[in-house]
Amino acid sequence: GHKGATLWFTGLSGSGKSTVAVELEGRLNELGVLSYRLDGDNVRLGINRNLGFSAEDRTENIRRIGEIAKLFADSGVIALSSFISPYAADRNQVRELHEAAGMDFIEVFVDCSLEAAESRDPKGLYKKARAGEIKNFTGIDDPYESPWKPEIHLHSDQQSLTEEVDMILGELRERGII
Ligand code: GGZ
Repeated sequence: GHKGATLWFTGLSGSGKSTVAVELEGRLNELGVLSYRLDGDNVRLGINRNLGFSAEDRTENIRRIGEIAKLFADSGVIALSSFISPYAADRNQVRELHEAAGMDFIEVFVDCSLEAAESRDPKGLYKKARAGEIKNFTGIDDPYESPWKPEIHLHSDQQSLTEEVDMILGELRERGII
């Protein structure tokens, strides 16, 4: 059997949060473990379509996603949440929300140098940010606060995807979640 939990991926744009979440989802599927991915495509375009990238809006974005992840976790599903979530205080609020309800919250720091993330630049957003066409871009002219004590610390510019996913699966097994 398995129990619900929230895996909270945090890191720069282009760090690989979604890539890891997609691969993990596939591995969990093979194990018969139900998971659900929350990301910009199904949250920022839907329930959070009224939010932008000011500090206030990012905080509200993360607050709502935290509540949604908690509902999935409470239903027995493993919520895989992939958002930059640049502010430590916002992430800690989501952690407290889960812990107060006795639910597992696992912060996964997808650590990647700005140089590596920027060289990937899959959507050309860093280029636009450097050109001043996008303001308040995380890592360029907006902050990213690294987690102090993430449960899992990945180095996506040095590790393979398989290694990263194996690390997470190991942690889930150790905690008796899967
Ligand atoms: C950072 C931005 C911005 C700004 C648009 N800053 O690579 P992407 O495209 O797919 O990931 C980024 C995504 C970040 O949204 P989040 O909801 O994860 O951010 S937060 O947790 O801070 O609320 C990027 C795109 O949206 N994007 N403008 N100014 N990323």
